[in-house]
This record gives sequence, C-alpha cells and structure tokens, in this order.
Amino acid sequence: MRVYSGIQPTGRKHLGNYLGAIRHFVTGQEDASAAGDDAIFCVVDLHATTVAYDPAELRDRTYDTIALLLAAGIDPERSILYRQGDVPEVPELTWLLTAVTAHGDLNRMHQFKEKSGQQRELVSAGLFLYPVLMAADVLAFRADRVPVGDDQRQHVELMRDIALRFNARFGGAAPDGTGGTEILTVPEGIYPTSGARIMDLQAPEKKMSTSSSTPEGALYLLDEPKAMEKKFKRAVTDSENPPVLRRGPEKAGVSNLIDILAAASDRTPDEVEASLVDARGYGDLKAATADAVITLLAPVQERYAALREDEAAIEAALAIGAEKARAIARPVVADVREAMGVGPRA
Ligand code: AQP
Repeated sequence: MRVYSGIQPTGRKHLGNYLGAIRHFVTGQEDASAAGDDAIFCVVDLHATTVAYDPAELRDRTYDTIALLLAAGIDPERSILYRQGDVPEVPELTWLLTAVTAHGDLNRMHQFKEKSGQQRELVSAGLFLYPVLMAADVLAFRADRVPVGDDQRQHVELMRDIALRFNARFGGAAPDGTGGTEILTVPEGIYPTSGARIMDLQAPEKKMSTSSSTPEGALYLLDEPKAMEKKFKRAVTDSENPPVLRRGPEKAGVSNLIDILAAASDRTPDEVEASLVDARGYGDLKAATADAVITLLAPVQERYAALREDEAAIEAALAIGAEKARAIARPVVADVREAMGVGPRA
C-alpha cells in the first residue's frame, strides 16, 4: 500500500493543515512501514508558483515546511521526503497527462474558480493546470492512497479519472478500469474522520486557509501559546442564551471548536459534547480547546526550532529523498512514454 502526500510551501501552516493532513501523514508513514511499503511525502514548490509569489520567500517557506514535516514525525530514513522541483519526471508526466485531461473538467475545479478570482495581475496557465500537476505527483509513484483534507476531494477524483482515461486510451482497459493493462495505478483518497475541515475562527462558515483567512481567523502551528489562547478566546461562537455546547446547523463556530477539540484530544465530537455537560459557557469550551491544541503542538514547535536552523542538514535529507523518488518515478514515466509513442522505441 503506497501512500502519497503533498503539501504546499506557501504561507504559514495552520491548524487545518495539521489536523486535516500533516498528522495523518505520520499515521500513513506508520501504516506503510508496517506493510513494508513506501510512504512518500512531497513539498510541492512547483505548485506554489501558480499564484503570485516571491522567489526568495518560496525557498524559505520550503525549508520551513520540510522542517515542520520532520518536526511532526516524518522520518526521511523510513519514508521518502522530497522537494517537487528536484524530480523532473513529475513535470514531464504532467505534460503527458494533459493528453487525457478534459479542459472542461479543469474549468469546473472549485479551487481554480476561487483562486483565479483572487489573482490581481495574472491568472496563470499553471493555476489552471494545477490539478494535472497534482495528478502527476501521485501517478508518477503508482501510489495507492492519498490522505488529504476534504477540500481536495475534487482534485483526487480528477486524478482518478485521468488514470482511468489513460489506462483506457493507452492500455486498452475498459472505462471502469477493468481489463487491459493498468499502466497507471488508480489511487484512492483517504479523508480523515475528524479534522477533515477545520473552519476559520473568525468566519466559521469558511475553511481555515492560508490565502483567505485573516491572522485572527487562522491558528498558525508556530504561534506562541499565548497567541493561540487569545485567538481561541476571540473565536466567533453564537449568541444563544443560555449557551448551547453542541454542534448544529446554525452553530458553525461552536461546531468548529468541538471538532477541533475532538481532533486535538483524540476523541469523537460526541464524546467531547458529553464531556461539556457541566461547562458554564462558551468560555470553558474555548479554554479546553486552546489547552488541547497547545499541548498537541508543543512538542512539534520544540523540535521545529532546532531542525529549521540547519539548512545544510535539510538539503542533505532532500538529496537522498530526490534520489529515492526519481528511482521510482523514472520507470513509470518511461512506461507512459512508451505507451504514448513518445521518444524512441523501448
Ligand atoms: N481548513 C482545513 N481543514 C482541514 N484540512 C485542510 N487542508 C488545508 N486546509 C484545511 C489540508 O492541508 C493539506 C495541505 O494543503 P495545501 O498544501 O494546499 O496547503 P495550503 O495551501 O496551506 O492549504 P490552504 O490553507 O487550503 O491554502 P489555500 O488558502 O492556498 O487554499 C491538504 O491535504 C489540505 O486538504
């Protein structure tokens, strides 16, 4: 069972990234290792170039993100940890896969609609092709599982469609994937049961996000504990009187805090609600949530500080990761080229 996970080196990573993705990367590493298979982790610097960005900042954020993954528990000895731009087979595969990607499908991607609307100067072709690059990331490794947050469902469905269409067009398989040759593995999205969609603390009807949350609405993984406490204290709830400490359709803020507390303390939201029966008000929920999140992130913050300092050590780990990644991707791309009739006869 090969597990593939990617993360962008954009902005400061937030609690949604951690509970929806990074934490499950570590579980994926354990599962893959127990099954004697690879877990692959990629910091997707090429994806980060699809919106306006600063080159020096991109390099810094890439180191930040690698250090954060290491601090969270990714072990480059047991797993493959690489930087996307170090593996040229992936952009090559991206181009090859555009042959089986429908323009109309790319046009329907929510993320493209959202992010293209946010661009002030240029809506790049890269932003439009973002999901094909993401498909190439995963398909280049014939990964079986892709743990992601809920917001990536549409992209994962598209990469499955691309693999199925490729196998049908070039491997003689039926459209449902049966028969023929499975040149590309059709991966499965794995969505967390808790923490799949952490919402903005100030606008709880929107997801917590790097690009659209305010600094008060997003809880950054490297925020000082005092700042975290303050953000939870100011989190938007509702004006029910007496306060109702339960999830509900008109209670986005309270539901979000309960979900965060559940994910951070490894309980179900129902268990958290049961534990709150004697709480006096929303203040108790906010304090308990802040406490659980600070405790959860403290060891990550501590390890991060030491790891981030040593860029040479990060580069050394990345060089090994790139070599291991290329050794897997190279023959896959060779099979794709051969099936497509690109380049000399094999
Ligand atoms: N709010 C969220 N709740 C749960 N999971 C989330 N993820 C992102 N936001 C939430 C998951 O984090 C992983 C990494 O996503 P990314 O590489 O796209 O990182 P990002 O750009 O920092 O994520 P954002 O905040 O979503 O960025 P923008 O604002 O650019 O759209 C993914 O698995 C994602 O599902």
